[in-house]
Amino acid sequence: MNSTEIDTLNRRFGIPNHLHFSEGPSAFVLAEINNFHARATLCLQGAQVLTFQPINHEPVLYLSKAARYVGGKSVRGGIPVCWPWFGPHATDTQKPAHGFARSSLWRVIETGALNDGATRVVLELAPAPEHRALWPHDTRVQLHVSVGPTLTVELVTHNESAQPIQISEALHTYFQVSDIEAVSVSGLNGCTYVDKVTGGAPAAQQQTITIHGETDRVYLNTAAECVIHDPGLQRRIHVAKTGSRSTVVWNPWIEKALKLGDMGDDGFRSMLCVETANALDDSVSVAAGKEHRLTTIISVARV
Ligand code: TA6
Repeated sequence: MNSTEIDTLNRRFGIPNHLHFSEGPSAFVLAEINNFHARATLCLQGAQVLTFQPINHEPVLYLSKAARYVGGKSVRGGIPVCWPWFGPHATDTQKPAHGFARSSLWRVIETGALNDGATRVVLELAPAPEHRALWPHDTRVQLHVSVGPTLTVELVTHNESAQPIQISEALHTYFQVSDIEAVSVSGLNGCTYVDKVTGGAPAAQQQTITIHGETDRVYLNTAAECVIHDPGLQRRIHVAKTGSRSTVVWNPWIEKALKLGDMGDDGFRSMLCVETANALDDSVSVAAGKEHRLTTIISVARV
């Protein structure tokens, strides 16, 4: 997008003292939010929230220092949108992992300054010819973002076709932590999870989660709010959700992080993904003409 197009975006959707569009790395178009409560950055590529920092707090989301800004690729960190499938495609490994929403250019359809001082941005990915080979359904998807003391991100799937569609999805949130071995996650005790590292049979989470190696678990059939306890940053991060029956907990650890190539040497130590999802058995059927909403609500508290 050139400077004239960005000027047009600011004329149509910019909001003084709330929201400004600018050109980021590799000519990515960024929506920069700075209001009374918090600062945040989104990029139109992939409708990806990159940063969120409430006033008087440290950054809540992890954004890799070695992140690459490449057209058609998601950026390592923030909240990549995994849609209309999560993980590898169920039948065709040639199709992109985590779907095509995170690698597509979305458009701004609405912005607003809310009465409580929060800032709202709505992005949309409409059905397009270039996606038909990957996804032959008339499906419109929107991302509704509200930035205030709390970050609310809602992924809305509109099934505009005459048949039901089956989707899996995730708001693949990377959280900033003081040190991965110093944090724990509560809220999933007793939940059944599929361990993608061991590939073993589903297991039950016995207690609070701690991370001491590569961890890649899909917790199923849970609507629970999770809390990341981070004594190093003297804070708790609350991850509440609606419209989601799965929570994914992921840290690549050393070898996998080095293979990814965009997390630097020790980036894995500063991040933990707690993802609001509908994956595996929790995939969602959206009836013809109906919509489905997946929402993550992120807040931070000092301890
Ligand atoms: O959500 C965890 C996961 O599915 C991991 O298996 C790993 O693949 C991660 O997502 C990141 O995937 P990406 O394609 O963004 O490198």
